[in-house]
Amino acid sequence: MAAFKELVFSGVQPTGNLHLGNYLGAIRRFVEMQARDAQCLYCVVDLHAITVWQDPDALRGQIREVTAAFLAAGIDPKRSIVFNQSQVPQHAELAWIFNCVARLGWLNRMTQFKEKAGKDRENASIGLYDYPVLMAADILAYRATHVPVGEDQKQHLELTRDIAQKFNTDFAAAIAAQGHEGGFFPITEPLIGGPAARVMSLRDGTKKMSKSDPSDNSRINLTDDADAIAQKIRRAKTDPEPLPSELPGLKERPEADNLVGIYAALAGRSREDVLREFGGAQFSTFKPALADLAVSSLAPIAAEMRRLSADPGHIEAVLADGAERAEAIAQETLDAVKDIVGFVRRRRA
Ligand code: AQP
Repeated sequence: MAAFKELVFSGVQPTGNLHLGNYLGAIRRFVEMQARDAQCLYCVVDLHAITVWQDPDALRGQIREVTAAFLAAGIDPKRSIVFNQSQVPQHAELAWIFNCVARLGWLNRMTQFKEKAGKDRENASIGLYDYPVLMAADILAYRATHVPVGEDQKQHLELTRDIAQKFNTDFAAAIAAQGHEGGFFPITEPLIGGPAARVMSLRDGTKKMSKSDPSDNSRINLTDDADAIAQKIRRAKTDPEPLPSELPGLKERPEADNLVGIYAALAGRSREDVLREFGGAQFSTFKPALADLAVSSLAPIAAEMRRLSADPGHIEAVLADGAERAEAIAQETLDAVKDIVGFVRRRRA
């Protein structure tokens, strides 16, 4: 692998209904990361997807759709490594070793598990509970230094850092004996930020925009056409006040704050700057401007996704090439980890 200053890893679950939050909070930032001196790996995390039951035929389609979204948004599969998680078995293998490093108490604090398992906790899959450990393995199999994610993943990233730290401490002597200076795993930096780190539902400004929200009007899907986007923005919940001219005026107005944040992110501007332009305007003026901006930003991506989806052979070739390149890096990590923990491993010719 060429020597890069940074190694960037991130993933998206193929669980259907890719939305504006996934795009602004994650995928668009993956594209931006390609400009840095970094090897970027972008993964369709299908092992994570099955922590909640997925229809097998639908899952196959969703894996191709997320890959198409990556490419349509501007991820270059030659420059970056694009692959699906289940093609690189080292993720699951490293997750097992991390299961023996992570503590039960750490996982018991994960709020996403509590939210997703809900009241029926006894009936949740063990995979859903263990999700953050697999996520740590995804990241650390490549010893990634940076992970661009939405704000909802902050706690999971903290767990990844805790696992890396504990592994480095538990095996400090073996790590030093193997010649790795300053610990084996990096303490990965989460890259969370900007006006769209947490895009909220269009129907309720206190709830995250989410794939699994039963109301399709709560989110803008990446595959929505211009009419659907404009209609969802027109119907988005708001309050009767005009937009304020300054940021503090958005306090206690979650829906207004969300729409201004979406506009800012799509336009590549700050919230303050958007308010300088639209301060005093009614939503009847702001919403059409937002709809035009959303349509002009998303329509080319949707069109390219449609074009790419018509050629599943091409998508699968991209994934196969990415898996091969990813596996070469992950296997190096696994070999070193096996030496560090004391396994007798098969020597390769
Ligand atoms: N609303 C959001 N705003 C900003 N970023 C978001 N992300 C998700 N929702 C928002 C970011 O998108 C990346 C991929 O997310 P994921 O598909 O792996 O996981 P998720 O958080 O489970 O997605 P959803 O849409 O919220 O699905 P459900 O409904 O199943 O909970 C991540 O970087 C995530 O932060």
